[in-house]
Amino acid sequence: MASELQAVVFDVDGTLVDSERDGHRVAFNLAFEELGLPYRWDPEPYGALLRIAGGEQRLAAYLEEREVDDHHELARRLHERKTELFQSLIEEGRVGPRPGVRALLDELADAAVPVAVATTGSRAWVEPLLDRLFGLSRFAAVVTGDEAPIRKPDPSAYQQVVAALGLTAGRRIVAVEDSRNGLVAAKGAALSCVVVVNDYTCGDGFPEADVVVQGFGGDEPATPIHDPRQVMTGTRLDLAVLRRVIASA
Ligand code: XBP
Ligand code: MG
Repeated sequence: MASELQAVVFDVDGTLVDSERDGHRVAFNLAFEELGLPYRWDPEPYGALLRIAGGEQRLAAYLEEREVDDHHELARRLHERKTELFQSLIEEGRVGPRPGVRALLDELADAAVPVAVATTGSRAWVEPLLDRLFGLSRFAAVVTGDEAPIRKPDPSAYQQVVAALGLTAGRRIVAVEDSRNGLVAAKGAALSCVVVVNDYTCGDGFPEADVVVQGFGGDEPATPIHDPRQVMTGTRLDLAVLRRVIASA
């Protein structure tokens, strides 16, 4: 049907999972420590560092700013170790889903809407994390930073996932994102996009978003949205909101 939701494509970090402050950030700091480097990323300044998508790219930019010699090679080594450390955090159960995400995924499965993933994260941790928290088989396609090395806001991860789903890009495919980089990537691929803000992204502007909401429901407290101009149809993202997005597209 021309009005049907064709697929929902989820971002991972900050969207499906609450992974940045107590996950990636912790792993980056452990890697700095193990390599004998004096750097530490505290929770608040880490929010600004997140504007650079991709862990290795984030490290390289940070080291370059500090005029560290051979910053690309050091960023590569740090990121290799950070990835192993982050995998251990996942195995210890220290990275969890955002509250309400599992209920939404179940709602989509019951309605037979295909779901997929487009992330800038590395496949080495993305697949085990998705499998542990949600079951990998529920995702019809998973595109990671390994397949789409030019990170968001470039649209290539979304373009690849649309192709992997066997679909043509359009407004009946909805991307679910938490960040400005993700929103720009989804819109660059000509998809609809719902932004579900979190503590790190709630102060950003999302003028191109179809809808901005405060959470997925569950027991997650609603994150305040600082820009009053932002359109919001409710505080909770569910199947009804997704259907309203494509109906108004
Ligand atoms: C998230 C990222 C990721 C993680 C780290 O952005 O940029 O790089 O912070 O993962 P998005 P890696 O949610 O827009 O995909 O270290 O594996 O890159
Ligand atoms: Mg994200």
